[in-house]
Amino acid sequence: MGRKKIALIGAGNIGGTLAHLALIRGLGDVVLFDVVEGMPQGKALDLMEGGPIEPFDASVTGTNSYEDIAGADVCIVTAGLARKPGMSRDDLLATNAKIMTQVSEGIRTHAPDSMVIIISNPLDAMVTLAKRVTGFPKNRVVGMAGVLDSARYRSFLALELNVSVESVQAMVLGGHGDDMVPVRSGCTVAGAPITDFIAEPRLAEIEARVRGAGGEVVALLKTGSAYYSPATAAIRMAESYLHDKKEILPAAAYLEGEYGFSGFYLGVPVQIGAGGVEKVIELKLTETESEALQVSASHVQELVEALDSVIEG
Ligand code: TXD
Repeated sequence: MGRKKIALIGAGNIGGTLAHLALIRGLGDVVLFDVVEGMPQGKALDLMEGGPIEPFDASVTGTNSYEDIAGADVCIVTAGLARKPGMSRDDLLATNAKIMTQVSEGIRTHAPDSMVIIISNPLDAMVTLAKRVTGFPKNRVVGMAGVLDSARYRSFLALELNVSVESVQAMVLGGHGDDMVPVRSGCTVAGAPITDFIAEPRLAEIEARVRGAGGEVVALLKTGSAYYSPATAAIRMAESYLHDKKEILPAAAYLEGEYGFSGFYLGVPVQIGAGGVEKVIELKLTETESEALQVSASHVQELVEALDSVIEG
């Protein structure tokens, strides 16, 4: 029973953080892949040298060759450009589509049995492309956004109420864009509805901040986008897969009729275990939430149509 193998495709801000988290949480051996010569190798060496202190014995290596991801159990993909101030996630489409095609071919060839977690933006289009190019079944290709967006919702509510984040449960569904859907009807503090604690218009202000949270960090950083929280979110998903936790998490999953949608990826609650995305959980949404999910889904479908024209272009 050797250690699991986690391949990180993209060794930038999120990729490096993913590697560190995977090692200190004992998820398995880590391979950092990137196209930049030396950078993944340098980050791997730096991470390895922290092993005796933490401690961890798992191996961590860096590479510019896809051969080295062979046999990976999980591939987490952050390859691509990140946003700069003033850019939307959709602005990354053309460039990152080319990169995602290359990456997906590499995974298909060298890690054909892996579970693939896509992080690169625009997320909903990139995970769609990854499924198409790898040809993997829908249970083995999933997008990370909902865990991050839901954590942002929970963080802002916990801050507002000055309570532990562990006492706040919330989910954000839909596309990973400005029309994402905080599910207020399912949001609780110690099991009680959030509306018992925060009234309008403050609750709507907090939910607007959730939708704009990525852009808020980009505007402050000026040189890139969030990376600690996205990495933490993806590791939570990988852990549920590798440890067969069957945790129910919001994630971009391929829908075939659930929530009334078919043939594209959308952020919905899914059960993640050894079978990957084992099932989609259909929550009862309010009419307002269902309408908002429809709007978000329409944007995702437009994005996928734009992806198709970029690819055909
Ligand atoms: O919730 C979410 N899904 C989002 C995703 C949250 C935050 C950031 N989001 C997106 O993740 C962001 O918009 C980017 O598209 C990705 C990665 O963000 P990160 O901050 O890690 O970007 P970096 O630091 O620029 O790292 C990207 C790496 C960089 O080292 C490049 O050299 C590498 O990708 N890269 C490649 N790797 C492999 N193969 C190819 N072709 C390639 N091209 C670039």
